[in-house]
Amino acid sequence: MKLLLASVCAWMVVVSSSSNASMLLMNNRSVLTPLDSELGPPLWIQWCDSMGLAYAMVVEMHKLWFAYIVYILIAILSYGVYTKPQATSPRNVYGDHPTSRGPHPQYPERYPVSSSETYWNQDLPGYKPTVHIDPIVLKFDCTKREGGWADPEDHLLVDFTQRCSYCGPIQFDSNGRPRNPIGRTGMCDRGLLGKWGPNYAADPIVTRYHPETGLLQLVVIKRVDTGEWALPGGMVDAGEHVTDTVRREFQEEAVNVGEEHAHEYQHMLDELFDHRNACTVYKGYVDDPRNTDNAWMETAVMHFHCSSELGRMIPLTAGDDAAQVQWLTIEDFDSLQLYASHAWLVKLALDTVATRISK
Ligand code: RP5
Repeated sequence: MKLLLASVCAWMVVVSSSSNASMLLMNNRSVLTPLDSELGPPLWIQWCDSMGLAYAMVVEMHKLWFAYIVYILIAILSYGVYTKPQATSPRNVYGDHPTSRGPHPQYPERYPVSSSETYWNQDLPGYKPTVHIDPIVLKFDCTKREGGWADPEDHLLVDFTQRCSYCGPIQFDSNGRPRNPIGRTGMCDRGLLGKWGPNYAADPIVTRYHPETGLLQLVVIKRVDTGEWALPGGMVDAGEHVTDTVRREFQEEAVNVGEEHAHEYQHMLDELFDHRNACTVYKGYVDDPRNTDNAWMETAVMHFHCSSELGRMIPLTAGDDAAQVQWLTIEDFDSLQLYASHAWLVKLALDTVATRISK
């Protein structure tokens, strides 16, 4: 795609400048000496003339510079949009969010919703989403428990003017509950998610080249809830900046060396999570199996690449809600199977940052 756009631009520049040059040559014929005029111009000028005519025709056909300027602007704009490291339209990215319509080990069965039935703007008479809220969410209701991480049971008590979504303005259903920006999921209320509407997470993608094989690897943890390999991310705490969340979650889930040893590894984590080593690759919806019609996951994904020394030394030890941790070799993206949309996020990150992590 980039190549195509670049070649279109290059073609236009070449054609325009060449036609200028040949026009110049044509005009310059008026300064040929009388002798030159009798003999006719030299061959190279004749060749340039005919090329000039061809170019002039092309230029004429395209209505000169105005068309070129429009083309160049379109090419530059599409190039900018294509390379922008974020997904602003979740529908484009997640399509019909299959994982959010699928099973979760702690959820009852969802009301079946086919791909074409996800759209809110299409009537679905008889749509009866399964109502589900996990007791743990009610237990950690912030209006009933100090330090609770969940919204009150009654969504009308939530001030949604203070809540933003990476997916744009939050839409509401006829009962005033936030509505999933992608579409129907077959389940309403909050399931296991604490917040009505967007629930914010942050995910670090930590990569290295294997010290011996030189193959690209990334840190993944095995989730306790679904048993799937995933990025070592987690929920953003109230008032926390995502750059702190990615480091905290990485430390809790992947470098759980215990408090007594933590200080020994601080300098490594300082180096790894140095803002000069950070690259934000995505902010938006996650196709998470816990999503419902009224509560969904959104994440900010940051990529960090380890120097070869750091990559060798970081002590991976699983902790918190991670059962295992490992450096996973990325052999090919098609076979990469990770929790929610993490495989897609890894691909996006590595496409975006490929040049930063060349060996
Ligand atoms: C995913 O859930 C996010 O991408 C993040 O990795 C994770 C956060 O949830 P917990 O791991 O805290 O359950 O949607």
